[in-house]
Amino acid sequence: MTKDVKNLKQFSKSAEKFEGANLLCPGCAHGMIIREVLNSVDGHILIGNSTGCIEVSTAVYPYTSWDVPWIHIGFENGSTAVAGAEAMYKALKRKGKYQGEKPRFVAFGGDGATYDIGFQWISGCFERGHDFTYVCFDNEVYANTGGQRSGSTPLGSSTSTTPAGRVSYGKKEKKKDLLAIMAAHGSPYVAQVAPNKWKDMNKKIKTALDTEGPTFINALSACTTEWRFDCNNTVEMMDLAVDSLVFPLYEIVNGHELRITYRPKNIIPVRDYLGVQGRFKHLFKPENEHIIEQIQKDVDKKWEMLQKREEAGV
Ligand SMILES: Cc1ncc(C[n+]2csc(CCOP(=O)(O)OP(=O)(O)O)c2C)c(N)n1
Ligand code: SF4
Repeated sequence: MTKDVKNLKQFSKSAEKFEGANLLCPGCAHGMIIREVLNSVDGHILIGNSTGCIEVSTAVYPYTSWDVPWIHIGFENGSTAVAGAEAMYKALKRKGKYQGEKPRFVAFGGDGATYDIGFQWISGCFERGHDFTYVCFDNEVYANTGGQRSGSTPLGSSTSTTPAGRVSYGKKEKKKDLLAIMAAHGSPYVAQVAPNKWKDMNKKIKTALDTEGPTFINALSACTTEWRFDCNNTVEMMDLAVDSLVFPLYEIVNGHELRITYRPKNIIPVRDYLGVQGRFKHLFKPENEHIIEQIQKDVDKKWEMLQKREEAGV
């Protein structure tokens, strides 16, 4: 059974399935996302977790932060582990060997594990139609191994493999539109969420978990270490991301019906978002200002496209 989180008081008093003690950096949004996902479920849940910051920070033998069945598997195949468990559940049920409540099957992975290295496995699971939800912790970088660029890293970001300097303004390529790709698999439900917009997130997580078939959630996860901002500003950072529309919140049902779920009252310029993060600091040099303009153009174009698709119902 999934559940509504009505207010933050109730949220803070929810039975914890993810313990307070972990080794995530102070201010890491990964922990917020885990809590918001686990707090959306009352009954059984089974997690498959790819390697990355979440895994190395929450399961250091002999300790664990998890009070739910949790499988850590290779960097690339959290999706396959969960799909295997889901197939086993179906087989046992068919043979009358399992009478209990149906568990929710969830895979967690970072953007490196999801956009790049695990993509083939995720795509296979979606094509085969496993009944599970994949949640990507999108911090736009391979954080656990020192901040290499991923397919999710935005244009102009300085990373350890796209360092900004005298001859480079940072990453030259744009972020992959993974939500569109997952929707194109014919998934019954895909959505983008940000943990600072927790009501919107709770609703989308519930929908994803309650929808039969493979569903996908892309969760914004501000990384204090690699984005380079003070660790007490995590929520503000994600507020700026959604209010500048750099990270728009929307969902796509049955592969095509697009709905925007959050419209900022005051849309802020992207430079207000970029300016508070070390990874974009170099863009404010006169020779790189054109990249900020390019990012603003891309954001405006995407927002226009989302609104048109919503209006047209396609
Ligand atoms: C096949 C394989 N390649 C590379 C690695 C090394 N590795 C472990 S974690 C990681 C980065 C994880 O990045 P991401 O998935 O974005 O998660 P984050 O750490 O940012 O949360 C890498 C490259 C590995 N364990 N296995
Ligand atoms: S490096 Fe980033 S994603 Fe990893 S634990 Fe620290 S803040 Fe979180």
